[in-house]
Amino acid sequence: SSVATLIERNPSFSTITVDDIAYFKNTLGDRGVIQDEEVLEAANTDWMRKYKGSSKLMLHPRSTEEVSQILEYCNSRSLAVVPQGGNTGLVGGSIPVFDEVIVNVGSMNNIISFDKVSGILVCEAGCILENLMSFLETEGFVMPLDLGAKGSCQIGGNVSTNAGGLRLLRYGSLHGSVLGVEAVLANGTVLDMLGTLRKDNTGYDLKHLFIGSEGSLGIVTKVSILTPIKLSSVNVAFLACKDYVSCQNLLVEAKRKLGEILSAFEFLDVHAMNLTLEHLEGARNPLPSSMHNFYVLIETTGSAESYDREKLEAFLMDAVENGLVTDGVLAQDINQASSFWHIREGIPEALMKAGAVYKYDLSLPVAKMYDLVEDLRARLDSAANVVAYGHLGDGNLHLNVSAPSYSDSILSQIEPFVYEWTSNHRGSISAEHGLGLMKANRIHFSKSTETVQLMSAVKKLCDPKGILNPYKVLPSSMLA
Ligand code: FAD
Ligand code: 2HG
Ligand code: ZN
Repeated sequence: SSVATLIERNPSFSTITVDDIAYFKNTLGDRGVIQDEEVLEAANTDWMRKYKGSSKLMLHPRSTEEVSQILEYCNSRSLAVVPQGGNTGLVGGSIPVFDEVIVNVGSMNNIISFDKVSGILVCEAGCILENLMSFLETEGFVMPLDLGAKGSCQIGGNVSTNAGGLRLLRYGSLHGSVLGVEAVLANGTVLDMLGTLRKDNTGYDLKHLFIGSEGSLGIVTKVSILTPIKLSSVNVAFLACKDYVSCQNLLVEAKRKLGEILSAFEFLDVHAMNLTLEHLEGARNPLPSSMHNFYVLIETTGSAESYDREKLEAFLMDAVENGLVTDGVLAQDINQASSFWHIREGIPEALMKAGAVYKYDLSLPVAKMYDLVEDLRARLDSAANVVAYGHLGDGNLHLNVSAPSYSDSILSQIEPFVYEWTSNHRGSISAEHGLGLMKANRIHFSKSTETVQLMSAVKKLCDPKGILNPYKVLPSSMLA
């Protein structure tokens, strides 16, 4: 790939031999050793089909013990490893850059325990998010995170990316809801930090290192997570705003007037809407009578049906009266609600179908956020379609540039402009997707030199030979 041509393969890594294959087959059985070309083709390619590696081997361990044996062996042989979950990551972190061994814990997908009093779920890292949601549904609970990739992403991948998603506004980040982690270090050491306690101040809380470290410090094998009770009354409204200032004011009003029942506040601009209507299967405009500049999806979740509905209706009435909202519809049933969510969750897929896409995932002060979108649109003029959407309630902008094909001239218009702009406003160049391969060398736009140095020291401590997810997260100058 074009990215790999810019990076040199670390010559200290070995290449796989027949003896290595024999060791893995002996340890994992034939089933756990995948060399099939078609399967590897998919595992070497990321979700966007933008990054491509050339691994010849994928391993499917079935237990923590097997993960430990794999890593101990790879470390001793200096074989580089890329941990892979559902391969839905959006920064090129989940695919090999060269011939790294792919380790996927997808076969480790058991639920270990669920405490119905506390709502604490303990499970293996390969559980698919949607399967955990279905399991909890039958128990009367919900996962504290939800995202469009739920059908394929694994909880281990979610924890490793510290995925945010659509309900972070309500339930907070995984740094709050993940209570424990079991992880295997590069040399095979198993770290049992699988606590199930809300409170535990016995020294450094090292599990946090594994939340959001994108497979660079260890392989997450088990997770313990605090899950909220499922509440019976959910309402979804799809609204239109004439300008960005109205979206902002609407957010403030929603927090003030919906308070404890607000569970999502998402926005998309008209460019994101048009692109989605054009490219996403089954997408219908919830407000078809005319086009608007901005759309907002608001969800409430509470325990009292008539009270919640009244609250939301009063809020909407006020918003229309004072001009914040120019049009809107309140879902009348679950099908209509999911058709609203389909639009919002389907934007990444629509972008993929529309052609080449440059993705930026930024945290910015809400008041400044859309200025960047307009500045970039002016810079690119008609060369590409700039679409903006995201988790407005969390200050997280998904800025995407869609073009018929990748081109250096478009890229040079966007970068480093977007990163500099974000850095100048003390924003984050990765709000929720991580750095991966895409932004490893851009880390300094959001972190100080001293901080990156400490990160690098932690990396060396956990993975002295640098075999875990090489070329990712940290700048190449620090990985050599
Ligand atoms: P992968 O993509 O396989 O891997 C991601 C990273 O985690 C890689 O660096 C990999 O090495 C590492 N990793 C995976 N498993 C492990 C493990 N067991 N141990 C150690 N490291 C591991 N993200 C959000 O934050 N919010 C969203 O709303 C959101 N929506 C999305 C919607 C769509 C349609 C798609 C395609 C992606 C979306 N994402 C979103 C991106 C997001 O990061 C992931 O989808 C998800 O968290 C990754 O999980 P995964 O199992 O697919 O991991
Ligand atoms: C979302 O919120 C995901 O839909 C993907 O985080 C964002 O495609 C993107 O830029
Ligand atoms: Zn997102």
